[in-house]
Amino acid sequence: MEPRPSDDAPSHDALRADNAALRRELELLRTALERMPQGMCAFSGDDKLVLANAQYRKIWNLPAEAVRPGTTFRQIMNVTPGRETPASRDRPPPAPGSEGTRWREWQLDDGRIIEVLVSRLADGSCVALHEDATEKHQVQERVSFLARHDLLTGLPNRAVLREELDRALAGSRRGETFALLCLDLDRFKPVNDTYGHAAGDELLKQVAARLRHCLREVDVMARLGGDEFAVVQRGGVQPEASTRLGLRIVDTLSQPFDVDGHVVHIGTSVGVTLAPQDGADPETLLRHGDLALYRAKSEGRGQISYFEPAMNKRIEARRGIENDLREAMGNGQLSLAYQPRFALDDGRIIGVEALLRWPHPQRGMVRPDEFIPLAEETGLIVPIGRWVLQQACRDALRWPPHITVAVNVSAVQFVRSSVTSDALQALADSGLPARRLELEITETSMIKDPTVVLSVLHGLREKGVHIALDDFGTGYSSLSHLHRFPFDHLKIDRSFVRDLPDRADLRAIVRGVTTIATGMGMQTTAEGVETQEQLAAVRALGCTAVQGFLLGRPMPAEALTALVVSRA
Ligand code: G
Ligand code: G
Ligand code: MN
Repeated sequence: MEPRPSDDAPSHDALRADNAALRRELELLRTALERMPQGMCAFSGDDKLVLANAQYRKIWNLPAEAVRPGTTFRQIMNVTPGRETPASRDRPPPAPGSEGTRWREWQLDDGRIIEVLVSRLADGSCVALHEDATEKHQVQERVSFLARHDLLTGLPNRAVLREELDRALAGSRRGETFALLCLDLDRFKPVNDTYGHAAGDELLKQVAARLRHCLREVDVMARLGGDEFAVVQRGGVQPEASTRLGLRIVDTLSQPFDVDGHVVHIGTSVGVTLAPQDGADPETLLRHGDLALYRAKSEGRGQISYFEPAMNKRIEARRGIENDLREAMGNGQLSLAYQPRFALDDGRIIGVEALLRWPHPQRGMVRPDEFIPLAEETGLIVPIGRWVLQQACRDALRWPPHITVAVNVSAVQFVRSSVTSDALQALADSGLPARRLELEITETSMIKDPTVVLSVLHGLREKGVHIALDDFGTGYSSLSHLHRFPFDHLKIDRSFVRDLPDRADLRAIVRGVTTIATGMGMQTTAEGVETQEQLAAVRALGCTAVQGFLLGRPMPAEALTALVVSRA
């Protein structure tokens, strides 16, 4: 008789069934192991290979005999073609004997990056998952490249420049000096506007290429945005090295460019700041570089300027005036003076010119020459100009209907194109007829952006507003302006009038101008008439009107009203 199995021991059949289930499970695990995208291997507590899938061998490019069970970890490492990356080596390992997962990363000799997650168990054995992370890395690198570079030119961006400045400043603490050169292209905007943005982009790429050519290996160049670039120059004797580099840059960028078949001429201005003497942090250096650049641009283009501590003081002073001006504008502290203009035939007042006045509580009366340029740079001229138009139109209603009121407008008001709506609004709000408002523009503002200015002028003139060409004879003094726009009125600059009647050449010029202007139906006003002799001369030379201290200084609106009444 066969022995009966005891009740609590599994039957033979049950064992066989369990075995089959285990085998199936093993089979499934093996399939999973072979099909999973990662490589996998397991080592025993004494570091001998227990298990590995084919993917593991493939990822590491290992020979078949290297992955036989029983091979030691060290033996496998010996045939592994690559090394651990610094990022991986710098990670602190988990405490010895502790369980946990550790991330490691290897770069193989063929360039691929392998990431490994090693899980160590309590008994010392471990399981590792391996993944080819090359592509993931490339994407990451691309993303971090994009975050640190300018897309168009491929140059480092401002963030990278800051880091470079930090590095250079660290070096300067060991006694090295270096220079930061800030560049801003001259005449880039017209190219962009004339030939379109694609051409502008192309030009910027060519600029970057030429700049690269000027630099040495150790110099770092960045595009800060738009047409602004910067270079950190290390390892030369300063300031001589930055002067040489600056000159080379100015020279190479002043050579003509070929952009889509167009020959274009630009140029650059360069502001230089030296470290460590001009600044001990990137922000300060960049600010000082900008100040120097600002100076270079204002001294005429194609210049190099070095930062000087006095620039900071000037900027502070300017900022003080700017703040005050903003406040004065808000508090209604600005006022207008009016200077009468007289017809030469019958001596009547035919117009007045509104002149801005700023009585400053501490500085006294600030002259427009001092604050208008500032207001133009800061854009404050737009609200100020709007106020002048409003006030002048309102005041003009006090005077007889044949008297016009002239308002000076600056180029900025044209470019920002607020002058049309502001003038029409002032007329509508006051009820002053358009023909009584005259706008005085200078030749300089005609030059800047002639197409914009001319179309604005035409628009205003269609509404009946008169247009005068102011300061004629200064600056660009070209009679061609008279043909480009049908001015109503020409104001001959006082620099011509001052030396009359003695100078024959001036007499000839004024005579010529009045002849042409009168022939074209324009009034001509001689400005700055201070003496009886000048008055007689401009009358004899054919001017139709005069303005100047001799017959009337700029005065408050009330005083002008009194003058008008007394002469009536
Ligand atoms: O008087 P006088 O110092 O005011 O003027 C100095 C200069 O300031 C002149 O060239 C004159 O044209 C300019 N100016 C005076 N008032 C204004 C104004 O309201 N707007 C602009 N843009 N310029 C003005
Ligand atoms: O640039 P515009 O023409 O707008 O300048 C007008 C300026 O000319 C004002 O500053 C005004 O005070 C000044 N002005 C007006 N008449 C005379 C004058 O007879 N002599 C001098 N020197 N300046 C004058
Ligand atoms: Mn004027």
